[in-house]
Amino acid sequence: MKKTSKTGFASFLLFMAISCTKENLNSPSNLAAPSQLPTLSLNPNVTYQTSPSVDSLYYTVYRDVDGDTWGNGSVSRTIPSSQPPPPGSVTRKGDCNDNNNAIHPGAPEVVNGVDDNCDGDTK
Ligand SMILES: [Ca+2]
Ligand SMILES: [Ca+2]
Ligand SMILES: [Ca+2]
Repeated sequence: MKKTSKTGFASFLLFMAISCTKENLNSPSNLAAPSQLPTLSLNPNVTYQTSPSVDSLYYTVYRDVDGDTWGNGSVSRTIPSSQPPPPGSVTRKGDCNDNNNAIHPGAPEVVNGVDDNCDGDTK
């Protein structure tokens, strides 16, 4: 039964090796304190990609002067994803008159000669 004892010794060595490795991994000195770990805040409205790209690191905001939550598409800024939109800016564009909060996409069209809902038509 020499073979069995050799196998037993090999198993013992393997067990010791695994035990030592596990001890090292579980040693508290090798673990970062929770406060040292980076925190991630994910925006549920954003689709994240698994590999980093410029698109996932930054997003575009548009200036909203009149506060109707629709931005002026011709005045934009690129913001790091980790930061919220700056005051006076929004993430959607399409306001054809950013000085009047009654004029924006989806607003009721009034027969007044003005494009109230930004669809390019005045009626
Ligand atoms: Ca606006
Ligand atoms: Ca507006
Ligand atoms: Ca219109």
